[in-house]
Amino acid sequence: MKALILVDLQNDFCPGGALAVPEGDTLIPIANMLMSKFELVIATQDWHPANHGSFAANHPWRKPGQIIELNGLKQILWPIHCVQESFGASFTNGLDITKIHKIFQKGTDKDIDSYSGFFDNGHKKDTGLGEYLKAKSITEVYVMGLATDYCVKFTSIDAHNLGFKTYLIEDASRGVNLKEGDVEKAVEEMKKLGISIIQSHEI
Ligand code: VGL
Ligand code: ZN
Repeated sequence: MKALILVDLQNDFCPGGALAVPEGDTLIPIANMLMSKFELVIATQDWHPANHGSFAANHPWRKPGQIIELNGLKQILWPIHCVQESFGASFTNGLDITKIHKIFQKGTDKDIDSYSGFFDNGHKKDTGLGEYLKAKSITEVYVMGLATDYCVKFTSIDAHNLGFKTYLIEDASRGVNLKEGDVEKAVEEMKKLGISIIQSHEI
């Protein structure tokens, strides 16, 4: 059985949003098209409290893009984004949410960020997604969404490490590219680990 994981298709990651990923909105029709091809569709949602430690605004004098240590972990600071219940945290307009079977929210603990849909960045807490997929007899996981160099990458790597045959749908993902080449590097890293890189038309 195969599952599709839609990573963070939220307003704040689309043009006009607080942490806009270039062309993020162009993934919505692709997601809508792909969902009907899977037995199980999961969506992750970045879901931060307003006092989240990943927000530059919550640290005196800090700016987005700077790196700090947050409770012992290296943390890139971001603009305020995906605050729980806000418009920015909502799924992007036009996404057919009726086809999503279950939503996993992450980044809810102010003291630690969570790029992966499976675990926080310290691998301390589990969202339950891995067990959920195993209980549904899922063996193959297809990952798409935002952003390729952060949440898509870490979700894919955790899926792979949990033993799922993992596919990154490359053309159905877009990245932040904080540094030029970050997306390419992320795709290379995933490929090296044994994650299959595919395009949406191959599904
Ligand atoms: C993400 C940065 C901060 C993502 C989430 O969805 O890739 N990136 N929070
Ligand atoms: Zn976030």
